[in-house]
Amino acid sequence: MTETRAKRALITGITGQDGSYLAELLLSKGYEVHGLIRRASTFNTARIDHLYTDPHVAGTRLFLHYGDLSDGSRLATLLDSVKPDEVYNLAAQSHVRVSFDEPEYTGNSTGLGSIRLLEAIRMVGLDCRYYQASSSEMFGATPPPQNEETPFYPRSPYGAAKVYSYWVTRNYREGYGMFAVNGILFNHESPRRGETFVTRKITRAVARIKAGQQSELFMGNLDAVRDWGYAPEYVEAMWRMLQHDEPTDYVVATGTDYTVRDFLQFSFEHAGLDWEKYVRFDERYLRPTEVDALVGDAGKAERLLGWVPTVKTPELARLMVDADIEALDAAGRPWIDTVTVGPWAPAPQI
Ligand code: NAP
Ligand code: F7E
Repeated sequence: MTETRAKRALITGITGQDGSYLAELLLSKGYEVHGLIRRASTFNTARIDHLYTDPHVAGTRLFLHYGDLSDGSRLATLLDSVKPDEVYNLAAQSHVRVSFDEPEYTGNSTGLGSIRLLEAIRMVGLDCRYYQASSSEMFGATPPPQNEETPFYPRSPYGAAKVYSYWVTRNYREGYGMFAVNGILFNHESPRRGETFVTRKITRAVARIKAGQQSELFMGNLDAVRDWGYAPEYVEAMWRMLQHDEPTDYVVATGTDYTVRDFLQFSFEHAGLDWEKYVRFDERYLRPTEVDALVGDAGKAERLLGWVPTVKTPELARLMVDADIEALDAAGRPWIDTVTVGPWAPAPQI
């Protein structure tokens, strides 16, 4: 009898929100999971520490490797040694506001990083499936609803870098016959969301205000409309895209539209607070060019992948508030494991 080996995946951005949920999903499906992590002077693995086991222990299926999307030769040596069946490129400088402060770096990691990875796959001669983390930010100023046919009009260095990555992914599919797909994901959030994105900034503030540790919350544009979904459901869509017979591109979204103001209301209300008493305006949170409204039509993902989101924005706000209240409480009780929500830190400034 021939023994079949477990499928092997490489995830760039494994230490991020999506990377951590995707690693959990793939491990639960029996995959051997390899993650690219950046060397930092402090630990940056809080979101995946609960998955990690000592590689000396028999049966370990999660392996971490140092590397960076700015280092093409490292990507090639890593791909050559791991030989993954599936590559999920989730790594990026992913903050839109920060991309105006660091446009060149954002272009290098979020844009050029993708071609380095695709070219490394080609140079190594690897037969693998490739997922590119594309973004609704590519639609930018084009009005909703947005689907796979909607023209791109990016409004930030981040959005422009993602458009570049989208097109090189299609180019490698069409030019070299690679199984390369773009998942065009709309905003998706969770208790593991980075602390400076608007949803998490709000839900952390609610927890702190409720605990008497904060009295004001400074915000930018409250009129922006977003289609916020739940991250664990979105990584399931990523995986399904790579299991489909044909490589193609998909929008992943809930199809609902809420403003930042709505998210404030859902979150504060859930904790029994009136948001208008605490929220102040600070222009530092405005962007030189704003994306006014993103609302996705994920009909293609439903038809071809059977993917349907179940968690909508009001429920998402509530579960994130609950998690932040619990995390704040746990931070005062060091014997509680806070790994799923990350370490506690002062309010974000971006
Ligand atoms: P995230 O939490 O910001 O995670 C980004 C990941 O990329 C982290 O693991 C980070 O490592 C890593 N990274 C950044 N620069 C890198 C570099 N130069 N080399 C190697 N790794 C690098 O992002 P996310 O929310 O999980 O999103 C995952 C991907 O989907 C990103 O590409 C993002 O742009 C895209 N996306 C996200 C959304 C959303 O709503 N979340 C929507 C559409 C698309 P460190 O931990 O060391 O910083
Ligand atoms: O902003 C407004 C802000 O930073 C959402 C990334 O994952 O999704 C994300 O990009 C909205 C914007 O996410 C504050 O102006 C108001 O209109 O949470 P955000 P984003 O820019 O939509 C896309 C799909 C990605 O691909 C990205 O990687 O909220 N807003 N006041 C604020 N935003 C922040 N961060 N902070 C504020 O104080």
